[in-house]
Amino acid sequence: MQVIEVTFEDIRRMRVRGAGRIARAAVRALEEYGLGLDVGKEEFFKKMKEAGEYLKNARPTAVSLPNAVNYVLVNLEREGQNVSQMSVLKEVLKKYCEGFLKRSELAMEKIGSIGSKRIQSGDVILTHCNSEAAMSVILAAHMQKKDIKVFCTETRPRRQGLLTSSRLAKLGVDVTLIVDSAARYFMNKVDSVVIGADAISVNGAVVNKIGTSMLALAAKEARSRFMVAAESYKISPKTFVGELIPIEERPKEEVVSKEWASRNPAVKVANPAFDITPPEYVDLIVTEYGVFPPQGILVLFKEVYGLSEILNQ
Ligand code: RI2
Repeated sequence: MQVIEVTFEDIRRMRVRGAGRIARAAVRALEEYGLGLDVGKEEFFKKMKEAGEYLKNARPTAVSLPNAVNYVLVNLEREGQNVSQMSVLKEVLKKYCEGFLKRSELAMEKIGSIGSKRIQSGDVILTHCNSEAAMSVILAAHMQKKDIKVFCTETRPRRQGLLTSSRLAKLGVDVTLIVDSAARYFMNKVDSVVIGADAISVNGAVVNKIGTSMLALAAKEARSRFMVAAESYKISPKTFVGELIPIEERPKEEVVSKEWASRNPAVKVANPAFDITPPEYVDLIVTEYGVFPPQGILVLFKEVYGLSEILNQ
């Protein structure tokens, strides 16, 4: 169980972050764990299920994590049922883990090529946090030699905007780092806000890093386009049956130091990691299957999960 526990802690403590990366880390851990198990078939299924359930609890909001784990476990159980040899069962596990990882990589490429078609030469882009999918769109536009300028918000409290701006600059993109509260000041110059997603609900609402919904408000006012780049496994099937996506509350030490907190015991500190942007503020959602308006995400929902699976959630 060691690889599962280590991966759980890496995800929980955000040593591995980004909704896509945590999904892939969980799948890699399941693969390594399963291939190393020396037990009979029944025990194998039981242990894999336990490990998957455990990993799913590492962070509550990014639905890519349970979706990835379920993809592996559901397929393993379905195809593995008629398999008697453990070596063959492990091959089945490997096939679905590697399949997910490949699909995830491919999705990123496709999102870049599809999303970058919506970026014109001369565009000014604003991005928030450190999203692989959003970066894929921006970098594809840059590789196509489109002349773009990018504003990166700092993204308090963990300042992932520093990672994004540093990477973009290293790859030759014209990039400016701004504090989060400067977003409206610059928004009139921005053609497109390009962000990622931790989860997308059935009504097209987008859950992403805290501050995203304020950017969406400012973008709507300034008539800037609001583009969400997300793999299809960011869609939350549970929202189809009315469940809400939980918003992770992170430790207050991410916002203030322990010393400051102990000197100011009467100050409560709230640190929600994500917020929800309603579909009215989203212009398009770019996935590996194509571009969808938020109101049309239901079509992709059915394509990806199938109606019967959704109804069994
Ligand atoms: P990709 C991140 O969450 C950010 O909110 C980012 O926008 C989102 O995941 C999607 O990222 P966190 O793990 O999957 O930093 O596109 O809390 O990389």
